[in-house]
Order: sequence, then structure tokens, then C-alpha cells
Amino acid sequence: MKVDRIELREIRLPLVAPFETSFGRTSERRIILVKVYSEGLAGWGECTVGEKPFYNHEYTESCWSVIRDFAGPMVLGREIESPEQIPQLTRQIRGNKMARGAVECAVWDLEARRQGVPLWKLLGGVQEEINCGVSLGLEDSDAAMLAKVEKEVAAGYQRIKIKIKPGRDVGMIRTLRREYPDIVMSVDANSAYTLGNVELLKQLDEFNLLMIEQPLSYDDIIDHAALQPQLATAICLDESILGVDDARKALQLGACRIINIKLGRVSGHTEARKLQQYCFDRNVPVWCGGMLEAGIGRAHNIQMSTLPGFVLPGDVSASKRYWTEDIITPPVEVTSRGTIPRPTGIGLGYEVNEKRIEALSVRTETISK
Ligand code: OSB
Ligand code: MG
Repeated sequence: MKVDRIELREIRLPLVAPFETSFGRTSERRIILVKVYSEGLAGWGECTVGEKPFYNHEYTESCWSVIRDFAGPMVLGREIESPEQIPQLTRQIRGNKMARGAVECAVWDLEARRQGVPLWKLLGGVQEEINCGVSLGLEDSDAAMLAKVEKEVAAGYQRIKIKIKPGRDVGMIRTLRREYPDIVMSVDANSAYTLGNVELLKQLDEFNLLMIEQPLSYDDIIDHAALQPQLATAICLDESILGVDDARKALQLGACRIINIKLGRVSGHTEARKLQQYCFDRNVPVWCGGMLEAGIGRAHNIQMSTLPGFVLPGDVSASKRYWTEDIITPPVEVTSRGTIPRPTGIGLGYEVNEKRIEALSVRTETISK
């Protein structure tokens, strides 16, 4: 197979409610979609990156330029036997994994469509349904956070993750736990703390949390290794795991006991699959993280989450929590048991709503050989 054309689009999509983390607030997404063409077929990818370089160094604009000027041209016209070759083809690019991953994921969808199989089958997925949790953004008051927890528990989600930051942590979690002593709950700090906050982080141990996600610096493993033995609660690394090598180092050093996998952060399905396999072989639970994806990114997350290593509920939830209307049909829906059945259709398993994408597009660019 050869990719003969790549279409890049940026769409603007307002969230139904703003989403706030310790690094900032998002009200409207700027999302890059990648469509790769080969011999009359096409595959779709979504760049899972933020608008600003606050989660990691990448952002919408940097990804647009890296895909158009580097990752795209490195893939165009090359003979491809398997999508697993894409990371090799773009390996000269250092970092910028979200940009590279958008192209890689699109080629996986294309290959699944070429073979006429669901993407999960091509990836080696085994789970018939995936377990879902929600990630709840910061709120100014405990009452507002409680109302959100109540809604999502009622909807059936299996795990509730609460964003925390200094000043919105122990007190808020205590309030939530008083109302909901038994639900599966975790917290995510998005790197808002340092080793100077050990005493505060230790206080979270009394709340029986499933995990504390990325408490310390985004690029750190060493300090997390110093922190984990001081906590009863498992640390889950998100930002600082960029691939299987980071997981090996983090686990060797005892920096975490759980790993969050995001397709973009690890440069796509090829590396995500290696990472989940590595963890599965060592009984380290992984789960699928989210980056406020629209339907194409969400569908890729669902496909990936059918792999055997994904044993904990992911941040993969219903389209309606994010958008008035998604860019795929049907929208992603979650059962009252907090699960998403794996799609049966070929490729991504959802129909891409090209009309809606066209209407939402603010720029389009095509590169070809
Ligand atoms: O750390 O998991 C994170 C959103 C943007 C950037 C980072 C993160 C998140 C989320 C949202 O937690 C997960 C989702 O619902 O997509
Ligand atoms: Mg996180």
C-alpha cells in the first residue's frame, strides 16, 4: 500500500461545558483531522493535542506544521506493508509524538478498511466491551463538583476521576468521599505538585483512592520514584510515559503502579500496543486516557481499549458529555453498566460525518506525492 494523498483539516468544536485542569481551562477545541488516501480508500486520524503547549510541548499549531512539513511527507509515496512501519518512517522527528501519532492512527484505520475488518481485530483486541470512567474538570466549589459526581454515578460510569490542584484537593476529596464512600474514585493533578508537598499528598491516602495520577512534574520519573514508597495509594503516570521504554524505567524504579495510555502521547497504536503488552506481562494495569477527543479520536481510543492490557476503566465516555453533535454517527454511547460494546463495523466502526466536518472546518490543506 502507498499513501498518495493526505488531507489535513482543522475543525473548531465548542465543548458543552468548559473543562478545567491544573494547567488551564478549555471551552472550545481546535482539532486537527488527518485523512490518508490510498487506491480509492481512506483512513481517518485525529490529532490528540491541546490548543496550547500546557499538557506537553505540543499544541494544535505545532502539530499542523509538523504533520504538513515532516510527518506527512515522510509517509507519502512510501511502500507500506503494515501500519507498524509508520513510526519507523517518521523516526527522524524527535518528540512531536502527537503529530506523528495522528498520521499513524489514520494509516491503521486505512489498513483495517483495506482488509475489510474492524480495527480492533487488526490490533488484536479481545474484549467485547470496554469499561468506562469519567474525568471531571475542576470546579470552584465542592457543591458544583458533588453535583457532577452525582450525575455521572447515576449514568453508570465505573470510575470517577477528579481533577485536583493545590487548594482544591484534600478538603474537596473529603467532602466527596463523605457523600460517596464506596464509589471507585481517583484524582489527577496534571503535575501540580512537587516533592515539597509530600505531607499533603500523604493525606490523600485516607480516601481509598484507586490512584493518584501524575502528581509531580510532567517530565519526571525520579521524583515519582521517591514519592511512591511514601504513599499507600498507587501512583499512575500519564504525562511522563511517552513509550514502552519510559514504562520500563518507571516500573524498574518503582515510580508508579498503574499507567495511563494515550494514543497521541505515545505516537499511535504501534507503541500503545507494545506498552500495554509490556504492562500486561508484568501484571501492571493500564487504562486509556482521554484528551477531550471528538469522535474519530474517541473511536480510536475505543478500538485500542479492547486490547487485553486495558483492565481498568478508561477516560472514554459518551459523545454527549462533550459535544451537542459529534463528528461520527452514531455518537459514542455508554450502557447503564458503564461500558461501550466494541463496534462491529470495519475500520473505526463508526461512520465519519463528512458533511459536519466540512461545515466545522476552518482550514484544509492537501499534500500529495
Ligand atoms: O490528564 O487526563 C488528562 C484532558 C486534557 C488533557 C489532559 C487530561 C485530560 C482529561 C480529560 O483528564 C479526559 C477526557 O475526558 O477526555
Ligand atoms: Mg492525566
